[in-house]
Amino acid sequence: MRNNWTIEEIKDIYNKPLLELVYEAATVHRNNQQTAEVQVCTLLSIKTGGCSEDCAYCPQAARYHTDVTVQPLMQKDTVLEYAKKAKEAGSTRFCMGAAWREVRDNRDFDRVLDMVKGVNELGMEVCCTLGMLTESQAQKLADAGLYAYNHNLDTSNEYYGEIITTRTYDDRLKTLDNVRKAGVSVCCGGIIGLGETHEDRIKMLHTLATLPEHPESVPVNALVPVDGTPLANNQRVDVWDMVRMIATARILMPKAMVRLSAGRTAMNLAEQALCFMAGANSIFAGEKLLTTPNPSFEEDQAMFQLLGLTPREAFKSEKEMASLVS
Ligand code: SAM
Ligand code: DTB
Ligand code: SF4
Repeated sequence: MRNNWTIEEIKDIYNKPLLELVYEAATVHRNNQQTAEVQVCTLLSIKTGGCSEDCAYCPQAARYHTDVTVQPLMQKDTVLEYAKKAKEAGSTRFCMGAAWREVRDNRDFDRVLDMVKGVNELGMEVCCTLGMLTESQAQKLADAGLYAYNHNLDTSNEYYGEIITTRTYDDRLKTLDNVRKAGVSVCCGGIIGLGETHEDRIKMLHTLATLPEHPESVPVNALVPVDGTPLANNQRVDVWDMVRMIATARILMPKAMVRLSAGRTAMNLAEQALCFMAGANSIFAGEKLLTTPNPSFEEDQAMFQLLGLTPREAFKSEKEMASLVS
């Protein structure tokens, strides 16, 4: 595993002729992952809308007028019902998202800790995405059984200020560091289609691939333009750009799960197949991401069957580590 990649090296990879790049990424994928296996994750928005941040892509920011209805933090039992359904439908990871700038040490956080305990007891990998965290909050989540924490860098350090002004890139990096220190698995990636340049994408991949440890999961999102947000009229991301991002991420971070995240409803089966070929091995399943649509359970089942993909079992990395040690 390398975490000393240079910008020049990454640029050379990213700019390879497309099929050459896909071939190389597929080779790295084959040498480091079970290529027929795809991790199936389910997202649930446990607290929706009304967020104080100004992320230009986000339908949940209070300052933009979108169709999202604000909903307070769900009850634990309701969340556990959703988690059970997700498990029955074949998901092994359950990710709870809250439209918060940061976690506060209050009763809502205590309730989230209870949710984490409950989902963990179902035998699923529990993930949360709750905004910024302190070291002690990360530790409390870990103690409750949190498996992974999602916190995206979204774009390059240089372009970040064009998209979000209410926090800094360093704030993001600090939270990621706190998550690591607590021994929680890191899920960190970004979005393309924000108006960034290829250079910005390369710089973001550079930051991810030169962290002291690579994130265990790297979500690659295509912007879902939402009416009422400043990016509502952005052009849809070219699928070839998604393939290029996924392939480059796969080559740079061979052991990470690379997730084909937001934007799948705009992609046909052949386009998604190319993303799996290029090294994607994780998806979000279920009708909804947090607030925007996602392919249906039936569509994804048909896709898995057609492409010969199988869902990855839960906690597989730990089981593999354990078998290496024994
Ligand atoms: N509030 C928390 C935070 O900002 O970290 C967690 C929730 S936030 C919705 C999680 C991630 O969803 C963002 O970092 C962004 O990458 C992604 N996201 C949000 N809106 C999106 C959109 N319209 N299209 C694609 N990805 C989006
Ligand atoms: C990530 O990178 N993508 C997911 C998850 N992490 C939390 C969220 C996508 C959200 C898309 C917009 C929405 O549905 O609100
Ligand atoms: Fe809030 Fe997260 Fe949306 Fe930003 S991405 S506005 S922090 S919910």
